[in-house]
Amino acid sequence: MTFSSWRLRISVAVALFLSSVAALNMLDSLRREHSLIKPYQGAGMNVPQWDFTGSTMVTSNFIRLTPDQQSKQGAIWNSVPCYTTKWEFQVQFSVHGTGRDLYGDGFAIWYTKTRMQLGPVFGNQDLFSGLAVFLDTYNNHNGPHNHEHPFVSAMVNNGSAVYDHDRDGTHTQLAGCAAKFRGKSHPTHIAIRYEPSVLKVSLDIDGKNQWTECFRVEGVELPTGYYFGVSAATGDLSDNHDIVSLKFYNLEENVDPNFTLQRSHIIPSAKTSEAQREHVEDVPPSKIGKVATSGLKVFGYIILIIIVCIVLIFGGIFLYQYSKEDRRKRFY
Ligand SMILES: [Ca+2]
Repeated sequence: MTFSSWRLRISVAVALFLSSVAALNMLDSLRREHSLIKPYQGAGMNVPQWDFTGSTMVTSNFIRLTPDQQSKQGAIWNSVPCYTTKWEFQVQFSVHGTGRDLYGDGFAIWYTKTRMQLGPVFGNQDLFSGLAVFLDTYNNHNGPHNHEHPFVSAMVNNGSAVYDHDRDGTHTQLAGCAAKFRGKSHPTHIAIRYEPSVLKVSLDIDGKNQWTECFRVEGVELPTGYYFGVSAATGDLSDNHDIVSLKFYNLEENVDPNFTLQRSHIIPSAKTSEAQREHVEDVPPSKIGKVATSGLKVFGYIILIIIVCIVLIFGGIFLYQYSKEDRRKRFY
C-alpha cells in the first residue's frame, strides 16, 4: 500500500471520528426540559413540560396544531423558561392538506415573553415580545414586495410592532427565504440557532438529511428567560399543521453566570438587515374594480366621440354633395 493511500485512509478515519464526536456532542447537549420527542405522553394524558391550547390534538405520531379545517388556531408551549444564551431549536414538522393550489395559513415558532395566548399572528397574540419564525404558506400580499410562497422569515419584536398580515410581514421581517416545505412525503425540518447576537435559520426539507441555510442575521438581541412555543392557524383556507418533534440543544460552553444574568434584562431588538422602505398603500381590490370601470368609461366616451365625428364628417360630405346635385338639377 502506498503512502498516499494510507494518508487518505487516515484522514477519512479522522474525519469520521470528528463528525461522530460532533454528533455525540450535539446529542449530549439535547435538553429534555425544552424538547418534545416521541412518545409525547408521560404518565396519564399530560405531556411533561408542554401545555396545549386551541385546536391542538396529540396523537402517538404527531401533534396536530390545526386540522385541515377553516378558522382554527392551535399552539403548544414549553412551560420551562429558557436560561441558555447559546442554543439550537430543531423542529420536525409536516404541513399538508387536500388543497392543491389554495391552502394556509402556516405556522410560527416562538421564543417569547408570554405564552398560551391565542391570537391573529399564526394562532398567537400580536404585539409579542421576543422572536418569531414564520413558515407562511399563504400569499396574502400580491403587491410590489411580493415574494414566492411558502416563505420562511423571522421577526424580532419588543412588544410594540404589529405583524402586518396583509403584507405577509414584509415590513417587519429581518430576513427570509422561499422554501417549498409543504406536502412532502419525507420528513421536513427547520433549525433556529441563536447566540448573542447572531440568528441563523436553516432548513432540511429536501429529504437529503442535509441542512441548507435560509438566512443568517447579525445584531439580534434576545434575552434569556423566555418561552419556546409553536402555533398555527387556518382562515378561509386550511391545512394540517403537524409537529413531529421539538429538540432543544444547549450549545453553551463555560458560560460566566454573570453573563447569563445580564442577558435576562435585555429588551429584544434587531438591526434590521432589510432596508426600511416607505409604506405604500395598496389599491384595495374594490377600488381596482372602480379604476377599471372608470378607465372603461373614458374609453367608451372616446369611441363615441370618434363615431360622432365620423357621422358628422360623412353626413356633412353627404349633405354637401346632395345640395350641390340639387343646385345642378335646379340649374338645368
Ligand atoms: Ca401569509
